[in-house]
Amino acid sequence: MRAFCLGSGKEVSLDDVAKLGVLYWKIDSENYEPQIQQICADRKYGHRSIVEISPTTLPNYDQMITKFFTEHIHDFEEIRFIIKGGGYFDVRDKDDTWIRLHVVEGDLIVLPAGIYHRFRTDETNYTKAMRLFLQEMDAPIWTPIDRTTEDIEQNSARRSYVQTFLSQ
Ligand code: KMT
Ligand code: NI
Repeated sequence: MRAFCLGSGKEVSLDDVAKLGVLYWKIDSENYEPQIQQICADRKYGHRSIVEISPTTLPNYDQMITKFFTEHIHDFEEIRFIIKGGGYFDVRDKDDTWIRLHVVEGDLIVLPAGIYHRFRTDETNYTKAMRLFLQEMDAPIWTPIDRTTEDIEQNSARRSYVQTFLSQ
């Protein structure tokens, strides 16, 4: 994974990315199951599913990529393991600047609940990813809450994110 500031193009260190609460692991993409299972056990991840994002593999492609790229939060962590291809997760930093995280094959990323973010594919125009979900969730669903939602700053996941990572 490589990170840079979307406006200036300046490289951002993975230490600075970690300060936003983003977790990251590099995993052997040829043999990912042992490491994935260990992380699932440690972090209590349960359900999983595979998504293949490309014009020919994803139903409702246009609608879906628009949705992925609309700035939003979730009430839970967003956990994604890139199996093939690549993509960009953009996350907001303290100053509300976009930090672009270029994820590629073997990258496992966890975005904390309440962080503003969006996703798009990269120049390969192809992302095969595993979605992982917390065991505590009743079903493997993640509802995006758009940033434009009224009173979003009162959302409890947002408030605890701000409290934990943005207000020091
Ligand atoms: C999401 O929630 O944005 C997605 O699942 C799409 C990205 S998966 C690499
Ligand atoms: Ni999301």
